[in-house]
Amino acid sequence: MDSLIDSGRYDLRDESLIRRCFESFRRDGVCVLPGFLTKDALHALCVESDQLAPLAHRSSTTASPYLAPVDQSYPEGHPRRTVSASSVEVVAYDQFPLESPLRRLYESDDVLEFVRQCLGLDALHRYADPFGALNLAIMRDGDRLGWHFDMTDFVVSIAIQTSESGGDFENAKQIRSARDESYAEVADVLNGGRADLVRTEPMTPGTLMLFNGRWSMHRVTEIRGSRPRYVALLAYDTKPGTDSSETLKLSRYGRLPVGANTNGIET
Ligand SMILES: O=C(O)CCC(=O)C(=O)O
Repeated sequence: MDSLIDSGRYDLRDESLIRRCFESFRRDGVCVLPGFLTKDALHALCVESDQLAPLAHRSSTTASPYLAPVDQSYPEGHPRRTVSASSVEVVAYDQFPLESPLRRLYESDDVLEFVRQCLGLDALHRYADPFGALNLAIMRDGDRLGWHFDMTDFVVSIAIQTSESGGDFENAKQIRSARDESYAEVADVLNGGRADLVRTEPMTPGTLMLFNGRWSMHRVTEIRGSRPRYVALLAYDTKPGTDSSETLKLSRYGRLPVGANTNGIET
């Protein structure tokens, strides 16, 4: 791992680093570690991403910020009735060669243990999803991810390449909580207001970000230019054996694992 992670800057066993990450994640729902990768590792990941990109599956969706269909029981203009479009291409875990540097990073027990401690968890496991455990997300000219909340408590991402312009990760940090949906503020942000509630996370190439998207509404602004935006998404869960549904696999990857149950029953 030493050859991929800038260990001079980030010693994964350094307790004060782990404490700072934990505090940042607990306070802000986000922890950004710029320059996590060495320059050589970043170069290798860019080369690998260029090679894998043609294998990606493209999908386009239209959904509310709650990643659900619109709920007509709410009044017009309500966030539950607001939709936005998203489009992205994804390379799935099973498409990464065994010698892939990104796969090596994801499968590293040192990285797993570092993430676990930064999140303050008793246990952390890699996803059992043969597609979703590790993704390379590719966004090209005109692509965007609309404002949304995640269904999970955390995601780990690594910025590999930025687009020429656009492609900003905008974050309405902890705009809602378990007690309060804050619909008025969410509506204001969806309508382009309340700039004071929105910040751009500095996802410079080589950055590792731990992010809680359940309470923070976020989006990726429209990509402009011919250079694709590359981000790696590393999936973990507190429970072992977590997999995604067949519906999600079909929409995000356009296929199911070989031998999967294909009678439409989700497992
Ligand atoms: O591409 C990114 O930086 C963020 C991805 C994201 O928000 C998502 O997949 O839900």
